[in-house]
Amino acid sequence: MSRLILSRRRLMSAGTVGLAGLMLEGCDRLSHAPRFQNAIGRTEDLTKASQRLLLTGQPLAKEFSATQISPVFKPNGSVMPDSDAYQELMANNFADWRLVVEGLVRRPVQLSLDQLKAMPARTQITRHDCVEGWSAVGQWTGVQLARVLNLVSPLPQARYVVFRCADDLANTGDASGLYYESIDFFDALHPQTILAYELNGKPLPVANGAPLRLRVERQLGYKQAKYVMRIQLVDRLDQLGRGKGGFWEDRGYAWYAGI
Ligand SMILES: Nc1nc2c(c(=O)[nH]1)N[C@H]1C(S)=C(S)[C@@H](COP(=O)(O)O)O[C@H]1N2
Ligand SMILES: [Mo]
Repeated sequence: MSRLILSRRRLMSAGTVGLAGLMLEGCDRLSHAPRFQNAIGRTEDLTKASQRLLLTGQPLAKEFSATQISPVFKPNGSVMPDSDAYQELMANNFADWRLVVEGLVRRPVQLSLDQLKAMPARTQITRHDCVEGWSAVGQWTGVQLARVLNLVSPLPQARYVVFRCADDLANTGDASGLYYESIDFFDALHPQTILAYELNGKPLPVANGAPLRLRVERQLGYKQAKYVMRIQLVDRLDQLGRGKGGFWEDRGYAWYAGI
């Protein structure tokens, strides 16, 4: 009881009354997600102020020092998308690649790698944990996803951010085998959630997801979508793929892979 009151006071003094109220109602982060989404949805725009409110009190994933970077960041899953379209983009050093951001947004955009690099960058050294039982520490540089979402003005009904990838991991030869992932706005607006174009100070290698991959640092490896071609804002996940919100989720993994 006294602990609750103390933390409520502490949070209130930080100017986060609404968030404190929500945090004290229960422990399950996911059960609060829809309420948060609606709260955001009511605002006209994802303004900086609403982002700050949403993010206040959210824990950061641990960041490491440069000496702790793994000598090799083991590539896993797809290491080279084999579609003609991807191969052509790669042959031209991704100069013709465009990130499409669309769906439940007011202003869909297409962004080149140079345009993404011209936006303010964030660099972070974090540990990647794969459910297959290996970890690696890497330094990622990219643009915060929140900044890209600000550009497109999400519509009030947008609840999830979906990442469509270039690789046909299931080897079906059609769109049904393409890798995809999804996150909610808690993770999408988190300051450590970035669209990374550099690994360890160098352009992102193809094996690790060139030209652009998601880093959503409080989640396990399979959420870190590589070869991101298209970002789609949606209000539900059950109409994508087999309905569970991601390539591995459709094959039995948990959608929430927070650590
Ligand atoms: N597009 C795409 N993204 C992906 C995968 C994949 O096969 N394709 N594998 C996932 C898994 S299980 C892990 S552990 C990490 C591996 O990232 P890495 O190749 O940089 O180590 O990417 C994730 N994102
Ligand atoms: Mo993984």
